[in-house]
Amino acid sequence: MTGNDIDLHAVAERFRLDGDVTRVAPYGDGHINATYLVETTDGRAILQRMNTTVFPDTFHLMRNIELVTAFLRAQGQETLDIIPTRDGSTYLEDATGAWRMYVFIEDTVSYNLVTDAAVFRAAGGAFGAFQNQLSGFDASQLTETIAHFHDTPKRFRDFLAALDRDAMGRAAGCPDEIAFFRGRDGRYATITDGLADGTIPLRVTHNDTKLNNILMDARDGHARAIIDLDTVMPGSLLYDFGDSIRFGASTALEDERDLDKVHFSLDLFRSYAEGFLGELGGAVTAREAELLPTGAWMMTVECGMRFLADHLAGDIYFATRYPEHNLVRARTQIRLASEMEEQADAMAAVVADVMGGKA
Ligand code: ADP
Ligand code: GN1
Ligand code: MG
Repeated sequence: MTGNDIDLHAVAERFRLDGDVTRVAPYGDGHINATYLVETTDGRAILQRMNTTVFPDTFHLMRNIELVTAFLRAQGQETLDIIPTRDGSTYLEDATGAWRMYVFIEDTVSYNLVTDAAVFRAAGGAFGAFQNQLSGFDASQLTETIAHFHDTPKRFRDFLAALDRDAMGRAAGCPDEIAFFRGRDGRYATITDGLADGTIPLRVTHNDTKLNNILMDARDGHARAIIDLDTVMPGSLLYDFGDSIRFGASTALEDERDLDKVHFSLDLFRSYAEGFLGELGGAVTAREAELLPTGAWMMTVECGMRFLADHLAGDIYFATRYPEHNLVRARTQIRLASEMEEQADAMAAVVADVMGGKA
């Protein structure tokens, strides 16, 4: 059933809302779930048709979110607030799909592009604080919602499999992009190896720390809530740091077509590091600190190969608006990763400088 066939009003009315539903309209820029803004005579809510291809185990996905949000709320942290169905469940599932509803977090903004270094510093602080707040969370309570989510060697193997199948006959159109990822095989296991041999600590991490997954206060810009908690799982702090840098320390949007506009910003890298490490301070191990630039590079190449694999497979994973969309996204990631390679020493110097004040 496609989104167009679904009576969204009827779906929304099955949740415990005050007031009558007056409007339901697509909302936000997420690539995974179908998100709608619900307006009622009494206020607003977020309705999501969850992506059950990406997250097949809805029960445990929602259980994770209940546990994590309860843990954050108990520490006074504003967080996602589930609106239950009229029969008291955290989600509903029927022929139209799996649905959940959240309280709309009012008076906030989220960004697809950093407009001001202070915004990115605040984002770093918020993800650092999130890491701190979850440091006491018992990871064994969490279900791994997507196995091997940031297993970059596995992502590379998946990319090679998509290339091998070349389901859409698109490989011939992107030889340079394919060569970029092939040419770096052998560098993809640094973080997974470190987690496996214990030189990098396993933590509870967000794993999808792009800037539009933080809501900032519309009045004073402070970070209010971290959202999109679907991928909170055991992972590395390097994933959370790295994915934020991948998305936010860029001078252009993730899907900018004009690569002349796309640059890695060392200044924004510093701003985020100041915010993130300012919150985490001595909780970051020496090995993690040393690998922060690698984390940024790794998340960028990993996301790039995921976009390219999806382009080759026919755009079956990420939401796209036009046929080349995933290829355009892969190209921005390649540009950013290339510039990070050129600036690796400068990135390390920034980390050392910022850590100098925190250790
Ligand atoms: P996806 O997994 O597809 O990225 P998200 O959960 O990130 O979906 O939601 C998509 C967008 O919807 C977010 O980037 C944000 O702009 C908006 N959004 C989601 N939840 C809320 C909420 N509780 N209050 C306000 N806006 C929200
Ligand atoms: C997806 O759900 P969203 O849009 O916040 C993806 C991330 C990618 C990101 C790229 C569950 O994030 O891993 O880094 O797109 N989420 C999932 O923009 O795959
Ligand atoms: Mg999101």
